[in-house]
Amino acid sequence: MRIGRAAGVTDTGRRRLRNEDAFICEPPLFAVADGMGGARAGEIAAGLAAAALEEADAETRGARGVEALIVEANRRIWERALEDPATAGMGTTVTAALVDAAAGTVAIGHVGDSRAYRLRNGVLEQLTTDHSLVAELVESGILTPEEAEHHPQRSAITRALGTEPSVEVDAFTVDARPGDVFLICSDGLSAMVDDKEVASVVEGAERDVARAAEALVATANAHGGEDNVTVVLFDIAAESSDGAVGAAAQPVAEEPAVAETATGDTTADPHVVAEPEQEDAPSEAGASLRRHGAGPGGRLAAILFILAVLALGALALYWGVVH
Ligand SMILES: [Mn+2]
Repeated sequence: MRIGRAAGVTDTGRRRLRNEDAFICEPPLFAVADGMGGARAGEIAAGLAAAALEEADAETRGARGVEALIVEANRRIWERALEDPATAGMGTTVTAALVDAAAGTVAIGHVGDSRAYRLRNGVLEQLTTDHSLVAELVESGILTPEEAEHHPQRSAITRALGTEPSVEVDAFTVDARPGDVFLICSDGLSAMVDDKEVASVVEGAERDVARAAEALVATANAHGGEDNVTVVLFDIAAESSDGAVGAAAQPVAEEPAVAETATGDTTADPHVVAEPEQEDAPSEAGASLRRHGAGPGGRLAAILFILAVLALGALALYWGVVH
C-alpha cells in the first residue's frame, strides 16, 4: 500500500472570531490540534503542538514514535506557559496519524477530543476515544451517546496537551488497506455533523479527498458552524507496479468506472467506488485527477467553444457582406 491523496482544510466557522485549530498534512504525517485558552493562547498552543510534530523524521516510527512527539509537544507548551503569564493555562488537543506504508499500518496518537476515523467499505469507524466529560459519562452509563451529542458540557475535555508537566497519550496502531480513507478532525466537525453524514459526504465526493474535505467543512458550517472546523483526509492506495505514482500512464482505463459511479447510486453500493482502485491504483489516481478537467463538463466546454468559433465565423461573413 501507499498513501494516495491527502488534503487538509481549516475554517473559522460561523460563530468564532478566530481560528485556534491547526493541522498538519505532510505525508506520512497528519494531525489536528484544537487550541484553547484566553487571548491568543489557544492559537499558540495548537501552533506549538503542530511545530513539535513537524519535527518527525524518517526515524519516527509507530505508536511509540508518535507518542514521543506528543510528549515533547506537551513539554514545550507547558514550558512556554510557565515563561509567559499571558498564556498560562493554555492547552490543545492533538490527534496525529503516522502512516507506515511498508508495514501497512497507521499509528495514531491522541489527547483530547479531536478524532481520527477510518472509512472502509462505506463504514465509518471512530478510532479514538474522546477524552471528554461526556465520553466518560457515556462510558459509565450515565448518558446515552445521543444525550452526549447535545449535552451543554460536550466540549469540556478531561485531558489536554500543555496544561500539566506530563501527559498521558493514547497511542496505538491500526491496519490500513487500499481503499481506506482516514479522517482526522476537530470537534467543530464532529459536534456539527454526525458520523453517518460524514460518511455519506466523503463517499459523495467519490474519493476526491480535497473535495470531500471542503464538503465536510461546508456541511459543518451549514449546520451552524459553532466552532472552528478542521478536517484532514488521506486515502490509502494499492502499491503501483513500479512503486512510483504512475498516474499519467493509464487514466483512460478507469474513466468508465468513474462515469458509472457518477451516474449510479453511490450510496447504495460504496464498493463500486473502492474496488477498482484496489486492483489498480495508478489508474485511480489518474482518473481522480482527470475528473476536474475532462468528463462531461470538458466535452460541453469543447462543444461550446466550437459553436462560438462557428458563430464568430458567421458574424465575420455577415460583416463582410454588409460592408
Ligand atoms: Mn474545537
